[in-house]
Amino acid sequence: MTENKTVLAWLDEMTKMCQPDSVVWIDGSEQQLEALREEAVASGEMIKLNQEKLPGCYYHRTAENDVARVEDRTFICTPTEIEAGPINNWMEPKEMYAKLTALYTGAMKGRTMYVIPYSMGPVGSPFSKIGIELTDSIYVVLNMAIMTRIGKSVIDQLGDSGEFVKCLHAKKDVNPDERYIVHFPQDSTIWSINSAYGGNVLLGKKCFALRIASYLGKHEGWMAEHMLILGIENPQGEVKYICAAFPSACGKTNLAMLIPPQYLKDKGYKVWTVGDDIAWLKIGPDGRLYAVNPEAGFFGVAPGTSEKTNFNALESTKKNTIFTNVAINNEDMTVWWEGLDKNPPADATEWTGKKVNGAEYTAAGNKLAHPNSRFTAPAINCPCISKEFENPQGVPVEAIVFGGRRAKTAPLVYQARDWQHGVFVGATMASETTAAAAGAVGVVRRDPMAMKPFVGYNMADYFGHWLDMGKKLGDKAPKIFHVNWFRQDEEGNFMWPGFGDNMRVLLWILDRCAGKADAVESPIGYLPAENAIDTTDLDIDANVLKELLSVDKSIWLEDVADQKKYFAQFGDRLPKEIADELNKLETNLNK
Ligand code: GTP
Ligand code: SPV
Ligand code: MN
Repeated sequence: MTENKTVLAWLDEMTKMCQPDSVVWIDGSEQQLEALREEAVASGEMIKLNQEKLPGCYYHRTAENDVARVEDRTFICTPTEIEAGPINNWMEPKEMYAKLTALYTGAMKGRTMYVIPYSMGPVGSPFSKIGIELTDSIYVVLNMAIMTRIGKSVIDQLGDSGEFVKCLHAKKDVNPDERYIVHFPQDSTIWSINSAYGGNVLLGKKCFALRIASYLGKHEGWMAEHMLILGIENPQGEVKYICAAFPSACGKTNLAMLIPPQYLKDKGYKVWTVGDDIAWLKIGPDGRLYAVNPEAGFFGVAPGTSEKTNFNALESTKKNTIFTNVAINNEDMTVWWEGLDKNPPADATEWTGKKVNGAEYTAAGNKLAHPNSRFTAPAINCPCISKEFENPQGVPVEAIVFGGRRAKTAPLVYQARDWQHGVFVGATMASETTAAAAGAVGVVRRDPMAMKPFVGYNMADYFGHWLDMGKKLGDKAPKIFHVNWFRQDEEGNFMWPGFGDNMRVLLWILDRCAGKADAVESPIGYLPAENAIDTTDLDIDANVLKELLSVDKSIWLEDVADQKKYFAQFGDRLPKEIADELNKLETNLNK
């Protein structure tokens, strides 16, 4: 399919190492993909779902030990350890290549190696970058076909350039003890082995579009962020764009596709989705910040997705979608997960493959779908996909929003005083862990800019890059905010209704950007003034709202102590501006 010498030499080297029986180029044609689907169904790798109710939809079940990203087995292999920084796993590149070469040698014997040329971002856009993934998994090919732009047009775009990210994935025997997700930023290379799940193997996603891209962005003057991108259209027809960074399974897909409360719909407000997980941000010709979604699909969390909570996501999954680790309703070969509705199927196959009575099984406290079960759906299926989705220039960003799951500390919303303070707000983000990564769930951990698992270089330098971008943007910089949809009362109930009602907070944010809404100063930044958040038709107690917008100084001082400890690990590499903001916060709280 190509005569590109760099591509062919690399392919030759990888083929000699992995020793597949055959090598197949993925040209992106529907005919080839359909043949692969049939092959995967024949081998049992995928199950065909009800083609009348769910046309083009398939089901896949992963190994029980392989259901989430594995952060402790993810490495950033820069030449020196300090380049990777204290929060990434690191190994010397030569040593890692040698270790992995031993694992990859002969790993594809008896298997086919698929060669997937793919573009992150619309093919040919000034934002876009090309990758080639070699994999021995049809599931990976079919997911990449949804999540990225693949095939001949991409290899034509690459021409004879050597500028592409070299991605190698071997499923091998899915042994968790020999599972490695490894990045060599200086070589634009990603090697993944012994997994067949999501972010570990769809190498265009977290590995390339965040870890490698954040490294490239630092050196080329742009940013790769774990952010959704949404447009809000007002009754006058003007659309303003917001980017928001929340940690994994903390509500990006939901916010990106939100349906406004009825009274706002009646007024003519609309929400348009540009992206639900990753944003590439660049300064445009007019000096403003522009965002592109490098992906072409949604790899979304299934549990909790329902007609009520996220109608648009659910709609997106009704055709040409791959479901991973949800439950099957055997009666009509459709899918089910916790939170879809209140009727678990009687004749169900739960996510590990056991046939159970769904009602009894769930009543006994078991889950039919894995908490990190997902759907892979084409973005074009989304009823509210933005018409700017394919715009090669991206969309101008009005506001950047940070957020996480905090049962106590963080109020519903506050605004940073300026860009530098905003970077500090992002840098001090913390959130309760979720099922999106292997390990304990519900433990508060610091997750700067929701990038803790995804930054491809030293986090302290990453803070520095954010500060530099602010200097370049000057007074054209987006305003920065922090939100928390997950504050809990004494009984552990969420105090804020969330989902569609989050629109009320977004409108305050946009009004602040336009210099309209009222705010009051607080030790942590600007809080909405009383009555500044529109609560029309919302059944919320005035005291609850007051509590949601309150700042408990003693809890915040505890957090400051934790922030200090966290920042200490970066030593004198931590930008002075961050240390200054920390001092300012502490002084404000002690006033
Ligand atoms: P990744 O794909 O892992 O990056 O996750 P994400 O950030 O896109 O999270 P997603 O939107 O899939 O939401 C994860 C979980 O949070 C789902 O179970 C949602 O139902 C729940 N959730 C999302 N928004 C809200 C909200 O406003 N309030 C509450 N209480 N839960 C929410
Ligand atoms: C996340 O964990 O943030 C995801 C899912 O979006 S994965 O692609 O597995 O990283
Ligand atoms: Mn994500």
